Amino acid sequence: MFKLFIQLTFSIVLAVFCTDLFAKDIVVEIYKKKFIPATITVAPGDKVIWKNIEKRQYHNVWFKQFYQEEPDYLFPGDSYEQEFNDVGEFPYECGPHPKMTGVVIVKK
Ligand SMILES: [Cu+2]
Repeated sequence: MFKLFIQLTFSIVLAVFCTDLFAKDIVVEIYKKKFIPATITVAPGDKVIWKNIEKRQYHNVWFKQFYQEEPDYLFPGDSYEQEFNDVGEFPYECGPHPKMTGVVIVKK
């Protein structure tokens, strides 16, 4: 019983460690009213960071399937991050500029 406990604990620690080890940060730049790149493919556990590198234009990153209300604006120099743990396709857009769209594809 004790041995099983040790094995289980070890497996969990290993799993958490490995997830951390392989989880990546992926940067999407927001520039000239575009998400660059607009389509990204990530693995579960990865974190996506959107950075507004415009000179003066604000934007936001709005996942309508997650949030009913429009999120806060990202002013130049601001960033927004979101971790993705579920497999799927997650489209988003910019609230002030609905033609600015992107999609995060999460697959194993
Ligand atoms: Cu925008």
